[in-house]
Amino acid sequence: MRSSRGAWSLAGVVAGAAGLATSYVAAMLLTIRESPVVAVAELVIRITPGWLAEYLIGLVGQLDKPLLILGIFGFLALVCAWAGRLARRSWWLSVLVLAVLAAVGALAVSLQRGATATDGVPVVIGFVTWLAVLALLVAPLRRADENGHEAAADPAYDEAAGHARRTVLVRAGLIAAAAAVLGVAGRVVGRGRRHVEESRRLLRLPQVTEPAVPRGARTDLEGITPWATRNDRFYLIHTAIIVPTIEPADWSLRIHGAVDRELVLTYDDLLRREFTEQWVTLNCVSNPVGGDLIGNAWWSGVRLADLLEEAGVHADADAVLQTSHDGWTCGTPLEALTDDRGAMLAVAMNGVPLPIEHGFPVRTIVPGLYGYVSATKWVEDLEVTRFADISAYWTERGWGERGPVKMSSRVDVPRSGEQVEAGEVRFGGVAWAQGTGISAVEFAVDGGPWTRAELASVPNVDTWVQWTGSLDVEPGDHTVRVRAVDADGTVQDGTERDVLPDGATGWHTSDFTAS
Ligand SMILES: Nc1nc2c(c(=O)[nH]1)N[C@H]1C(S)=C(S)[C@@H](COP(=O)(O)O)O[C@H]1N2
Ligand SMILES: [Mo]
Repeated sequence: MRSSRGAWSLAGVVAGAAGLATSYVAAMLLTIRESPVVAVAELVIRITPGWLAEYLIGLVGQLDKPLLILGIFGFLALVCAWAGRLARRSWWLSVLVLAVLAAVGALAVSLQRGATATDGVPVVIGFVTWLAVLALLVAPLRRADENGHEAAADPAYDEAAGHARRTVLVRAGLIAAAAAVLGVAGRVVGRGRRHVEESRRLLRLPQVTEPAVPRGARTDLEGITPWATRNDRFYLIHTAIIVPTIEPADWSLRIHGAVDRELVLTYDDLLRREFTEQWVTLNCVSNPVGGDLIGNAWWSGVRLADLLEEAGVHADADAVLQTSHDGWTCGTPLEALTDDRGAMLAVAMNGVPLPIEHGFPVRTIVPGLYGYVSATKWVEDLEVTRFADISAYWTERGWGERGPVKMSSRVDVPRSGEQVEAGEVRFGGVAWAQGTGISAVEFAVDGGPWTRAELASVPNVDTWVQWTGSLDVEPGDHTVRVRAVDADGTVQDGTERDVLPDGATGWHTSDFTAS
């Protein structure tokens, strides 16, 4: 007698449960989404034809969604049991089955609105758990099987097989219990995080206005980066693995250090103050030439210059050390927070409360400085100080101290690798020189003469500007390059420099084919 089918099935089901539990906890911790199972349910709803959905809802009424989730769990249990039994014949076959399940989960997750790479992490964690637990559970069964082949007639074998089954049962019991505990823990954590999302959704910010793209800022060129970046398309950079979730009611900001009067502000204090709103393009210092770690949004908040004036900044201070809820720090030139560029404590992005991952409830926005020295998300502490006396997260790791954004420009159309029709080809992209403004953009094909591009209009000097132009192009492979000129007449630096230590330089190029 060999170890029973039941034990192999059980191994599959328990591995499945463990994987669902770890992916659930990961989803609760890392994202503000539900588990991947819910994403699959939503996908099923999306692809179910309307008539069928209506018929089913007619049958089960309000129970449609719970039943669907239950159905998915039931289906998963069956497939996992089958994968467990398959593992007896071939480990790789069962891996394949689980991989298909994980792929469906990953697909569902990636199709959610505003999905980012982080949303895929729970699926990967769940998949790895499946494999690890399945391997752990089937190992004793496999050993018993192997011994069984050699000694089928040996009565001692029955004892060994029984022993293997007991080992599997004990392990399976322990793992199932751990999965249950994880599931409950995930629920608790998830509730707290989702509560903050709920608070955010219910917030009304009367001083915040809707973003209205200024007249003439948008060109009609197809394929060009939208002038205004949607929140769910805005790049994300933070060191926190678990994004802080802070109730507005629990938030406060302390302004202290070299000041006459220390200030402590609550969220309500902030909302009672006069608001400022501005289009500002936010740049990451790690954005390579032509990269997309940049976005343009309508920010609303309270001017830092006013707050710092109220606090009474000492004359010898030249920096503000900002600290976030998650302990990230940056040193910002004091001048950039007190001059008239409009640095602010932002509470809204594109007309809605800051998305949690973009710093809810309050972050700093400073036009003209890279994010790593200025744009503290979940900001809670501002210490007025001197650069000589501080160090901060990225400057400790070799990045420049002050971080002014370098003038740059980018080709969006045609994209590298694109095929276009020969003849008159349209070109376009974006350019920025924060604090100064762009006066011209020039592009050149295959090392030919520089051609002046047309510039769209912009509301201020701190946003990017769209440029467009056209040129006759022969059939064949081509390269277009772009460079900007700022309002002072300075031509964009063409020297190719890497992002470290204080931002990349060089002219962006795009290779395309005309036919
Ligand atoms: N708390 C915190 N704030 C932070 C960071 C961080 O790691 N932690 N990264 C900074 C960097 S390097 C950039 S480029 C911007 C990015 O802001 P975004 O994620 O809203 O686009 O946030 C800045 N603020
Ligand atoms: Mo950054």
